[in-house]
Amino acid sequence: MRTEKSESLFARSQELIPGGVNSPVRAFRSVGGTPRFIARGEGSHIFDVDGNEYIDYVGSWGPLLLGHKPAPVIEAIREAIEGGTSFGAPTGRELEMAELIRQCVPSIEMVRLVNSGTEATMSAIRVARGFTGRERIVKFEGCYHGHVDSLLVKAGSGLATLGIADTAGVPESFAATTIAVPYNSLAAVEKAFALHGDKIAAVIVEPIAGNMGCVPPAPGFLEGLRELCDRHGALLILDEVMTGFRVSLGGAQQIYGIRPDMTTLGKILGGGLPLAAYGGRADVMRHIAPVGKIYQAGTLSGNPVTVSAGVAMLRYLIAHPEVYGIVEERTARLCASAPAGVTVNRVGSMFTWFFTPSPVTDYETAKRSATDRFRAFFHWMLERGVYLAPSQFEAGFVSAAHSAQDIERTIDAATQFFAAANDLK
Ligand code: KE4
Repeated sequence: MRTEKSESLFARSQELIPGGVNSPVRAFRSVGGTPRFIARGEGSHIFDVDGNEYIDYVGSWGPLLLGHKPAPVIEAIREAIEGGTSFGAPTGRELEMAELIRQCVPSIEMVRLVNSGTEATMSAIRVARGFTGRERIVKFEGCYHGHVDSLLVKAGSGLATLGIADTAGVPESFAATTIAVPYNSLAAVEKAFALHGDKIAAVIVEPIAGNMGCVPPAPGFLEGLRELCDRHGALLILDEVMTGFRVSLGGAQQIYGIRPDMTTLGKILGGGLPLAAYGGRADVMRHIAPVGKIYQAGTLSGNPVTVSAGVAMLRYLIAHPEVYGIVEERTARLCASAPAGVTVNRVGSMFTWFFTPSPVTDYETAKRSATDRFRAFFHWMLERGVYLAPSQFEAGFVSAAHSAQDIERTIDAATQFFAAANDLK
Protein backbone atom coordinates (compact mmCIF):
# COMPACT_ATOMS: atom_id res chain seq x y z
CA MET A 1 0.00 0.00 0.00
CA ARG A 2 1.55 3.31 -1.09
CA THR A 3 1.47 6.06 1.58
CA GLU A 4 4.09 8.54 0.37
CA LYS A 5 1.68 11.45 0.07
CA SER A 6 0.24 10.87 3.56
CA GLU A 7 3.78 10.57 4.91
CA SER A 8 4.83 13.82 3.28
CA LEU A 9 1.73 15.71 4.45
CA PHE A 10 2.13 14.26 7.94
CA ALA A 11 5.79 15.32 8.14
CA ARG A 12 4.96 18.89 7.12
CA SER A 13 1.81 19.13 9.22
CA GLN A 14 3.76 18.28 12.36
CA GLU A 15 5.77 21.47 11.94
CA LEU A 16 2.67 23.65 12.10
CA ILE A 17 0.02 21.63 13.96
CA PRO A 18 0.70 19.83 17.26
CA GLY A 19 1.21 16.19 16.34
CA GLY A 20 0.17 17.08 12.79
CA VAL A 21 -3.49 16.68 13.71
CA ASN A 22 -6.36 18.75 15.01
CA SER A 23 -7.48 16.08 17.42
CA PRO A 24 -5.00 13.74 19.14
CA VAL A 25 -6.53 10.34 18.41
CA ARG A 26 -6.08 10.97 14.66
CA ALA A 27 -2.28 10.84 15.00
CA PHE A 28 -2.22 7.01 15.24
CA ARG A 29 -0.03 7.27 18.35
CA SER A 30 -1.52 4.21 20.04
CA VAL A 31 -1.17 2.07 16.91
CA GLY A 32 1.88 3.65 15.30
CA GLY A 33 2.44 4.25 11.63
CA THR A 34 1.40 7.10 9.38
CA PRO A 35 -2.11 8.48 9.70
CA ARG A 36 -3.86 8.43 6.37
CA PHE A 37 -4.66 11.89 5.02
CA ILE A 38 -8.14 11.57 3.56
CA ALA A 39 -9.07 13.06 0.20
CA ARG A 40 -12.77 12.19 0.13
CA GLY A 41 -15.55 9.97 1.40
CA GLU A 42 -18.39 8.24 -0.43
CA GLY A 43 -21.03 6.12 1.31
CA SER A 44 -19.23 3.63 3.55
CA HIS A 45 -15.81 4.23 1.97
CA ILE A 46 -13.03 6.78 2.33
CA PHE A 47 -10.16 7.45 -0.06
CA ASP A 48 -6.77 8.70 1.08
CA VAL A 49 -4.43 11.09 -0.77
CA ASP A 50 -2.45 8.14 -2.17
CA GLY A 51 -5.60 6.76 -3.76
CA ASN A 52 -6.09 3.92 -1.28
CA GLU A 53 -9.71 2.97 -0.59
CA TYR A 54 -11.02 1.82 2.79
CA ILE A 55 -14.24 0.58 4.32
CA ASP A 56 -14.72 3.21 7.02
CA TYR A 57 -15.70 2.08 10.55
CA VAL A 58 -14.76 5.40 12.17
CA GLY A 59 -17.39 7.46 10.38
CA SER A 60 -15.92 10.72 11.69
CA TRP A 61 -16.17 9.22 15.24
CA GLY A 62 -19.92 8.73 15.09
CA PRO A 63 -21.73 11.45 13.12
CA LEU A 64 -22.05 9.53 9.84
CA LEU A 65 -24.92 7.14 10.57
CA LEU A 66 -25.91 7.49 6.90
CA GLY A 67 -22.34 7.22 5.62
CA HIS A 68 -20.39 9.89 3.74
CA LYS A 69 -22.23 12.52 1.65
CA PRO A 70 -25.82 11.39 2.30
CA ALA A 71 -27.89 13.04 -0.44
CA PRO A 72 -30.50 14.71 1.83
CA VAL A 73 -27.81 16.33 3.96
CA ILE A 74 -25.70 17.49 1.03
CA GLU A 75 -28.78 18.94 -0.67
CA ALA A 76 -29.78 20.79 2.50
CA ILE A 77 -26.30 22.27 2.84
CA ARG A 78 -26.28 23.41 -0.78
CA GLU A 79 -29.67 25.04 -0.39
CA ALA A 80 -28.81 26.73 2.93
CA ILE A 81 -25.56 28.17 1.68
CA GLU A 82 -27.42 29.99 -1.11
CA GLY A 83 -28.92 32.18 1.61
CA GLY A 84 -25.63 32.95 3.30
CA THR A 85 -23.43 31.27 5.89
CA SER A 86 -24.17 32.99 9.21
CA PHE A 87 -26.26 35.83 10.59
CA GLY A 88 -25.70 35.96 14.35
CA ALA A 89 -29.45 36.33 14.65
CA PRO A 90 -32.27 33.85 15.26
CA THR A 91 -33.60 31.83 12.31
CA GLY A 92 -36.66 29.66 11.85
CA ARG A 93 -34.39 26.68 11.19
CA GLU A 94 -33.24 26.71 14.81
CA LEU A 95 -36.84 26.48 16.01
CA GLU A 96 -37.38 23.58 13.60
CA MET A 97 -34.30 21.84 15.03
CA ALA A 98 -35.49 22.41 18.60
CA GLU A 99 -38.87 20.89 17.71
CA LEU A 100 -37.21 17.86 16.08
CA ILE A 101 -34.94 17.31 19.09
CA ARG A 102 -37.92 17.41 21.44
CA GLN A 103 -39.82 15.02 19.14
CA CYS A 104 -36.94 12.52 19.16
CA VAL A 105 -35.87 12.99 22.79
CA PRO A 106 -38.99 13.91 24.84
CA SER A 107 -37.00 14.48 28.05
CA ILE A 108 -35.57 17.57 26.34
CA GLU A 109 -38.29 20.13 27.03
CA MET A 110 -35.97 23.04 26.19
CA VAL A 111 -32.65 23.01 24.32
CA ARG A 112 -29.72 25.25 23.51
CA LEU A 113 -27.62 24.62 20.39
CA VAL A 114 -23.82 24.84 20.56
CA ASN A 115 -20.93 23.83 18.29
CA SER A 116 -19.28 20.82 19.90
CA GLY A 117 -19.90 18.07 22.41
CA THR A 118 -17.38 19.72 24.69
CA GLU A 119 -19.38 22.95 24.69
CA ALA A 120 -22.53 20.96 25.39
CA THR A 121 -21.17 19.11 28.42
CA MET A 122 -19.31 22.17 29.74
CA SER A 123 -22.54 24.15 29.57
CA ALA A 124 -24.66 21.36 31.04
CA ILE A 125 -22.50 21.05 34.15
CA ARG A 126 -22.46 24.83 34.57
CA VAL A 127 -26.26 24.82 34.45
CA ALA A 128 -26.39 21.97 36.96
CA ARG A 129 -24.13 23.91 39.31
CA GLY A 130 -26.10 27.12 38.85
CA PHE A 131 -29.45 25.39 39.30
CA THR A 132 -28.50 23.39 42.42
CA GLY A 133 -26.08 25.88 43.96
CA ARG A 134 -23.70 22.97 44.43
CA GLU A 135 -20.17 22.53 43.03
CA ARG A 136 -19.22 18.86 42.72
CA ILE A 137 -19.75 16.59 39.74
CA VAL A 138 -19.60 12.78 39.66
CA LYS A 139 -18.16 11.26 36.50
CA PHE A 140 -16.97 7.78 35.57
CA GLU A 141 -13.46 6.58 34.79
CA GLY A 142 -13.12 5.81 31.11
CA CYS A 143 -15.97 8.10 30.15
CA TYR A 144 -15.02 11.11 28.06
CA HIS A 145 -17.15 14.20 27.84
CA GLY A 146 -14.92 16.44 25.75
CA HIS A 147 -11.97 18.50 26.93
CA VAL A 148 -13.80 20.32 29.72
CA ASP A 149 -11.26 21.33 32.38
CA SER A 150 -13.11 19.91 35.35
CA LEU A 151 -13.92 16.66 33.55
CA LEU A 152 -10.35 15.84 32.50
CA VAL A 153 -9.96 14.16 35.87
CA LYS A 154 -8.95 10.77 37.17
CA ALA A 155 -9.92 9.13 40.41
CA GLY A 156 -8.30 10.41 43.56
CA SER A 157 -6.37 8.18 45.96
CA GLY A 158 -9.33 6.47 47.62
CA LEU A 159 -12.67 5.38 46.22
CA ALA A 160 -14.99 8.32 45.56
CA THR A 161 -12.46 10.85 46.81
CA LEU A 162 -11.98 14.19 45.05
CA GLY A 163 -10.43 13.85 41.60
CA ILE A 164 -6.97 14.80 40.42
CA ALA A 165 -6.17 16.34 37.06
CA ASP A 166 -5.65 13.86 34.25
CA THR A 167 -3.81 16.37 32.08
CA ALA A 168 -1.38 19.24 32.49
CA GLY A 169 -3.01 22.64 32.51
CA VAL A 170 -5.99 21.85 34.72
CA PRO A 171 -5.64 23.40 38.19
CA GLU A 172 -6.02 20.88 41.03
CA SER A 173 -8.73 23.16 42.39
CA PHE A 174 -10.79 22.48 39.26
CA ALA A 175 -10.09 18.76 39.37
CA ALA A 176 -11.08 18.66 43.04
CA THR A 177 -14.63 19.59 42.12
CA THR A 178 -15.01 16.25 40.33
CA ILE A 179 -15.32 12.76 41.78
CA ALA A 180 -14.34 9.99 39.35
CA VAL A 181 -15.65 6.51 40.12
CA PRO A 182 -15.67 3.19 38.25
CA TYR A 183 -18.28 2.78 35.50
CA ASN A 184 -21.11 0.38 36.33
CA SER A 185 -20.40 0.64 40.07
CA LEU A 186 -23.49 1.85 41.91
CA ALA A 187 -21.71 1.12 45.18
CA ALA A 188 -19.05 3.70 44.30
CA VAL A 189 -21.73 6.28 43.47
CA GLU A 190 -23.50 5.55 46.75
CA LYS A 191 -20.16 6.10 48.51
CA ALA A 192 -19.68 9.38 46.66
CA PHE A 193 -23.08 10.60 47.79
CA ALA A 194 -22.39 9.40 51.34
CA LEU A 195 -19.17 11.44 51.39
CA HIS A 196 -20.21 14.48 49.37
CA GLY A 197 -24.00 14.19 49.03
CA ASP A 198 -25.15 17.74 49.62
CA LYS A 199 -22.28 19.13 47.51
CA ILE A 200 -22.94 17.09 44.38
CA ALA A 201 -24.64 19.12 41.63
CA ALA A 202 -24.85 16.35 39.06
CA VAL A 203 -23.83 12.92 37.87
CA ILE A 204 -22.71 12.94 34.23
CA VAL A 205 -22.48 9.62 32.43
CA GLU A 206 -22.26 8.11 28.97
CA PRO A 207 -25.36 5.87 29.18
CA ILE A 208 -23.48 3.49 26.90
CA ALA A 209 -19.79 4.19 27.22
CA GLY A 210 -17.96 4.61 23.94
CA ASN A 211 -14.71 6.24 25.01
CA MET A 212 -13.06 3.33 26.77
CA GLY A 213 -14.24 1.23 23.90
CA CYS A 214 -17.94 0.30 23.89
CA VAL A 215 -19.15 -0.67 27.38
CA PRO A 216 -22.90 -1.07 27.93
CA PRO A 217 -24.50 -0.16 31.27
CA ALA A 218 -24.91 -3.10 33.64
CA PRO A 219 -28.56 -4.03 34.35
CA GLY A 220 -29.93 -1.56 36.86
CA PHE A 221 -26.95 0.81 36.66
CA LEU A 222 -28.73 3.72 34.99
CA GLU A 223 -31.88 3.16 37.04
CA GLY A 224 -29.71 3.25 40.16
CA LEU A 225 -28.15 6.56 39.12
CA ARG A 226 -31.62 8.01 38.58
CA GLU A 227 -32.72 6.92 42.04
CA LEU A 228 -29.55 8.19 43.78
CA CYS A 229 -29.81 11.59 42.07
CA ASP A 230 -33.46 11.87 43.09
CA ARG A 231 -32.65 10.90 46.66
CA HIS A 232 -29.83 13.44 47.01
CA GLY A 233 -31.21 16.33 44.94
CA ALA A 234 -28.56 16.08 42.21
CA LEU A 235 -29.21 16.27 38.48
CA LEU A 236 -28.66 13.30 36.18
CA ILE A 237 -26.96 14.32 32.92
CA LEU A 238 -26.83 11.71 30.16
CA ASP A 239 -24.05 12.50 27.75
CA GLU A 240 -25.57 11.20 24.53
CA VAL A 241 -23.19 12.98 22.19
CA MET A 242 -22.22 9.57 20.80
CA THR A 243 -25.34 7.48 21.56
CA GLY A 244 -27.92 10.10 20.61
CA PHE A 245 -29.72 9.07 17.38
CA ARG A 246 -27.09 6.29 17.11
CA VAL A 247 -28.49 3.38 19.14
CA SER A 248 -32.08 4.48 18.49
CA LEU A 249 -33.82 7.64 17.37
CA GLY A 250 -34.31 8.55 21.03
CA GLY A 251 -30.80 7.47 22.03
CA ALA A 252 -29.83 5.29 24.96
CA GLN A 253 -32.46 6.87 27.23
CA GLN A 254 -35.14 5.48 24.90
CA ILE A 255 -33.62 1.99 24.97
CA TYR A 256 -33.20 1.86 28.75
CA GLY A 257 -36.28 3.91 29.69
CA ILE A 258 -34.38 6.49 31.73
CA ARG A 259 -35.53 10.10 32.00
CA PRO A 260 -32.52 12.32 32.77
CA ASP A 261 -32.72 15.90 33.97
CA MET A 262 -30.44 16.98 31.14
CA THR A 263 -29.01 15.43 27.98
CA THR A 264 -26.11 16.43 25.76
CA LEU A 265 -26.20 15.67 22.05
CA GLY A 266 -23.77 16.04 19.14
CA LYS A 267 -22.21 14.06 16.28
CA ILE A 268 -25.21 12.67 14.33
CA LEU A 269 -27.19 15.78 15.32
CA GLY A 270 -25.15 17.81 12.83
CA GLY A 271 -24.97 15.19 10.08
CA GLY A 272 -21.19 15.62 9.96
CA LEU A 273 -21.11 19.39 10.53
CA PRO A 274 -20.16 20.97 13.88
CA LEU A 275 -23.44 20.95 15.82
CA ALA A 276 -24.19 19.91 19.39
CA ALA A 277 -26.83 20.70 21.99
CA TYR A 278 -27.70 20.49 25.65
CA GLY A 279 -31.19 20.47 27.04
CA GLY A 280 -33.64 18.94 29.45
CA ARG A 281 -36.16 19.99 32.07
CA ALA A 282 -37.70 23.37 31.27
CA ASP A 283 -37.49 24.45 34.92
CA VAL A 284 -33.73 23.88 34.76
CA MET A 285 -33.13 25.35 31.30
CA ARG A 286 -34.97 28.56 32.18
CA HIS A 287 -32.02 29.51 34.38
CA ILE A 288 -29.87 30.17 31.30
CA ALA A 289 -29.18 33.66 29.96
CA PRO A 290 -30.82 35.76 28.77
CA VAL A 291 -33.83 34.66 30.86
CA GLY A 292 -31.79 33.29 33.75
CA LYS A 293 -28.54 34.03 35.49
CA ILE A 294 -26.38 31.23 34.07
CA TYR A 295 -24.36 32.57 31.18
CA GLN A 296 -23.60 30.65 27.99
CA ALA A 297 -23.15 32.04 24.49
CA GLY A 298 -21.67 31.31 21.05
CA THR A 299 -20.97 33.27 17.88
CA LEU A 300 -21.88 30.43 15.56
CA SER A 301 -24.38 28.65 17.79
CA GLY A 302 -27.38 27.63 15.68
CA ASN A 303 -25.47 28.34 12.49
CA PRO A 304 -28.00 28.18 9.61
CA VAL A 305 -25.92 25.92 7.35
CA THR A 306 -25.03 23.51 10.14
CA VAL A 307 -28.56 23.41 11.49
CA SER A 308 -29.95 22.79 7.99
CA ALA A 309 -27.67 19.76 7.71
CA GLY A 310 -28.85 18.50 11.10
CA VAL A 311 -32.52 19.08 10.30
CA ALA A 312 -32.12 17.06 7.09
CA MET A 313 -30.39 14.28 9.04
CA LEU A 314 -33.08 14.06 11.71
CA ARG A 315 -35.93 14.34 9.20
CA TYR A 316 -34.43 11.46 7.23
CA LEU A 317 -34.05 9.28 10.34
CA ILE A 318 -37.61 10.05 11.46
CA ALA A 319 -38.93 9.14 8.00
CA HIS A 320 -36.74 6.01 7.70
CA PRO A 321 -36.77 4.07 10.99
CA GLU A 322 -35.63 1.02 9.00
CA VAL A 323 -32.12 2.49 9.19
CA TYR A 324 -31.83 1.14 12.74
CA GLY A 325 -32.76 -2.39 11.72
CA ILE A 326 -30.27 -2.31 8.86
CA VAL A 327 -27.31 -1.15 10.96
CA GLU A 328 -28.26 -3.54 13.77
CA GLU A 329 -28.24 -6.52 11.42
CA ARG A 330 -24.98 -5.56 9.68
CA THR A 331 -23.15 -4.88 12.95
CA ALA A 332 -24.43 -8.08 14.55
CA ARG A 333 -23.18 -10.06 11.54
CA LEU A 334 -19.75 -8.39 11.76
CA CYS A 335 -19.42 -8.93 15.50
CA ALA A 336 -20.60 -12.56 15.37
CA SER A 337 -17.40 -13.33 13.43
CA ALA A 338 -15.07 -12.41 16.29
CA PRO A 339 -13.02 -15.43 17.46
CA ALA A 340 -12.63 -16.86 20.95
CA GLY A 341 -10.22 -14.71 22.94
CA VAL A 342 -11.74 -11.48 21.67
CA THR A 343 -14.50 -9.89 23.77
CA VAL A 344 -17.03 -8.00 21.71
CA ASN A 345 -19.17 -5.28 23.25
CA ARG A 346 -21.92 -3.90 21.04
CA VAL A 347 -25.09 -1.86 21.29
CA GLY A 348 -26.78 -1.37 17.94
CA SER A 349 -24.18 -0.08 15.47
CA MET A 350 -21.51 0.94 17.96
CA PHE A 351 -19.06 -1.78 18.90
CA THR A 352 -15.57 -2.63 20.12
CA TRP A 353 -13.51 -5.81 19.73
CA PHE A 354 -11.43 -5.99 22.93
CA PHE A 355 -8.32 -8.14 22.66
CA THR A 356 -8.95 -9.86 25.98
CA PRO A 357 -10.89 -13.04 26.72
CA SER A 358 -12.50 -11.65 29.89
CA PRO A 359 -15.62 -9.48 30.08
CA VAL A 360 -15.10 -5.73 29.72
CA THR A 361 -17.44 -3.88 32.05
CA ASP A 362 -15.41 -0.79 33.00
CA TYR A 363 -12.13 1.00 32.37
CA GLU A 364 -10.01 -1.35 34.52
CA THR A 365 -11.20 -4.43 32.64
CA ALA A 366 -10.89 -2.62 29.30
CA LYS A 367 -7.24 -1.86 30.09
CA ARG A 368 -6.51 -5.59 30.38
CA SER A 369 -6.73 -5.77 26.58
CA ALA A 370 -3.59 -6.78 24.72
CA THR A 371 -3.01 -3.49 22.95
CA ASP A 372 -0.06 -4.94 21.06
CA ARG A 373 -2.38 -7.53 19.49
CA PHE A 374 -4.90 -4.81 18.74
CA ARG A 375 -2.16 -2.77 17.07
CA ALA A 376 -1.21 -5.75 14.84
CA PHE A 377 -4.87 -6.29 13.99
CA PHE A 378 -5.40 -2.61 13.20
CA HIS A 379 -2.53 -2.55 10.67
CA TRP A 380 -3.46 -5.93 9.18
CA MET A 381 -6.92 -4.58 8.49
CA LEU A 382 -5.69 -1.17 7.29
CA GLU A 383 -3.41 -2.83 4.76
CA ARG A 384 -6.43 -4.75 3.48
CA GLY A 385 -8.63 -1.68 3.06
CA VAL A 386 -10.48 -1.69 6.38
CA TYR A 387 -10.21 1.53 8.40
CA LEU A 388 -10.80 0.86 12.11
CA ALA A 389 -10.54 3.33 14.97
CA PRO A 390 -6.79 3.71 15.64
CA SER A 391 -7.12 2.81 19.33
CA GLN A 392 -8.30 -0.17 21.34
CA PHE A 393 -10.23 2.25 23.54
CA GLU A 394 -12.61 3.64 20.94
CA ALA A 395 -15.91 2.49 19.49
CA GLY A 396 -16.39 1.52 15.87
CA PHE A 397 -19.48 2.47 13.90
CA VAL A 398 -21.47 0.85 11.11
CA SER A 399 -23.55 3.12 8.89
CA ALA A 400 -26.62 2.51 6.76
CA ALA A 401 -24.26 2.82 3.78
CA HIS A 402 -22.24 -0.25 4.79
CA SER A 403 -23.22 -3.00 2.37
CA ALA A 404 -23.43 -6.71 3.08
CA GLN A 405 -20.37 -6.97 0.81
CA ASP A 406 -18.47 -4.48 3.03
CA ILE A 407 -19.26 -6.62 6.05
CA GLU A 408 -18.21 -9.87 4.33
CA ARG A 409 -14.96 -8.30 3.12
CA THR A 410 -14.23 -7.11 6.66
CA ILE A 411 -15.01 -10.55 8.11
CA ASP A 412 -12.72 -12.19 5.56
CA ALA A 413 -9.81 -9.89 6.41
CA ALA A 414 -10.34 -10.39 10.15
CA THR A 415 -10.65 -14.17 9.76
CA GLN A 416 -7.32 -14.27 7.89
CA PHE A 417 -5.69 -12.32 10.73
CA PHE A 418 -6.85 -14.73 13.41
CA ALA A 419 -6.02 -17.73 11.28
CA ALA A 420 -2.49 -16.42 10.91
CA ALA A 421 -2.20 -15.30 14.56
CA ASN A 422 -2.60 -18.57 16.45
CA ASP A 423 -1.65 -17.06 19.83
CA LEU A 424 -5.23 -15.91 20.34
CA LYS A 425 -6.70 -19.41 20.33
P1 KE4 B 1 -16.50 17.05 20.78
O1 KE4 B 1 -16.10 18.24 21.62
O2 KE4 B 1 -15.29 16.23 20.32
O3 KE4 B 1 -17.47 17.39 19.66
O4 KE4 B 1 -17.37 16.05 21.71
C1 KE4 B 1 -16.79 15.60 22.92
C2 KE4 B 1 -17.51 14.34 23.35
C3 KE4 B 1 -18.45 14.43 24.36
N1 KE4 B 1 -19.13 13.33 24.79
C4 KE4 B 1 -18.90 12.12 24.24
C5 KE4 B 1 -19.66 10.93 24.74
C6 KE4 B 1 -17.94 11.98 23.19
O5 KE4 B 1 -17.72 10.75 22.65
C7 KE4 B 1 -17.23 13.11 22.74
C8 KE4 B 1 -16.15 13.01 21.67
N2 KE4 B 1 -15.86 11.70 21.21
C9 KE4 B 1 -14.53 11.52 20.66
C10 KE4 B 1 -14.42 10.05 20.27
N3 KE4 B 1 -13.83 9.27 21.28
C11 KE4 B 1 -14.26 12.44 19.51
C12 KE4 B 1 -13.03 12.09 18.73
C13 KE4 B 1 -11.90 13.04 18.99
O6 KE4 B 1 -11.72 13.47 20.15
O7 KE4 B 1 -11.19 13.38 18.01
